[in-house]
Amino acid sequence: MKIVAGQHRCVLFDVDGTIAETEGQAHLPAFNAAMAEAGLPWRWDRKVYQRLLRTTGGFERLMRFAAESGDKIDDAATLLRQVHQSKNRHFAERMESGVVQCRAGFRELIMTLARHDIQWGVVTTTSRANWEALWRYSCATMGLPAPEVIVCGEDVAAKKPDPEAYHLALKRLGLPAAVCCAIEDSRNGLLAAKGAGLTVAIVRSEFFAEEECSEADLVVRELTELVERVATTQTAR
Ligand code: XBP
Ligand code: MG
Repeated sequence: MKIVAGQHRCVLFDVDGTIAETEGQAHLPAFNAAMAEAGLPWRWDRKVYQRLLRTTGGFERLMRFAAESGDKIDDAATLLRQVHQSKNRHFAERMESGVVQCRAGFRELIMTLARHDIQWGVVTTTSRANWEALWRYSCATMGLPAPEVIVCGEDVAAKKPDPEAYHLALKRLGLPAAVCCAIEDSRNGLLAAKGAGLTVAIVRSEFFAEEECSEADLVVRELTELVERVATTQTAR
């Protein structure tokens, strides 16, 4: 798989795990802080969180854990909406503190795409506020060009692995799947992008290092490996 100038018009990036290791560095501690603040006895370690990540969407993840726990909570949806909002506030605070950096090669990849006149976009199931915090404190500070399209969790009725977010991004771009490709780290993301007809590269991340991804067109350890795959002509796979 190559990303070819003149053939590819836009590269669509997943956010959590792909642009930065936000799950372990920010979402997980933020969930634990929010659950403690709400007086809930739940605390998630990395092993539990890895399993819970199979459910995309932070609110949906909380609802699933509540159902699994068997704990009786009056009006769980209302309480967990508040916990989710508080989690996102903690997330933003962590971003502002500067503890989360973009992954190795991200800046170089975006700059290389720009030099080849290839746009980039964001297709994520995270909340828009989380993307904006990551952009403001970790991406924009690197002097990157802004993404051409941004699709977040609030923009879709069905989150990944449903392809809706990718369909919407393509619609907003006015481009067919054939001239775009996606970079994802999870199986849910891979299935969503494939469902929209995209070529997909998987970049391995902390929580999805062993994830089954046989449908992927390319699997790399780091984004740096994708930089050398941006080319002016399609020579080899
Ligand atoms: C990201 C997610 C999100 C984040 C939390 O998936 O599943 O739920 O974990 O974000 P992807 P919110 O990397 O495929 O976009 O709490 O804002 O939902
Ligand atoms: Mg991801």
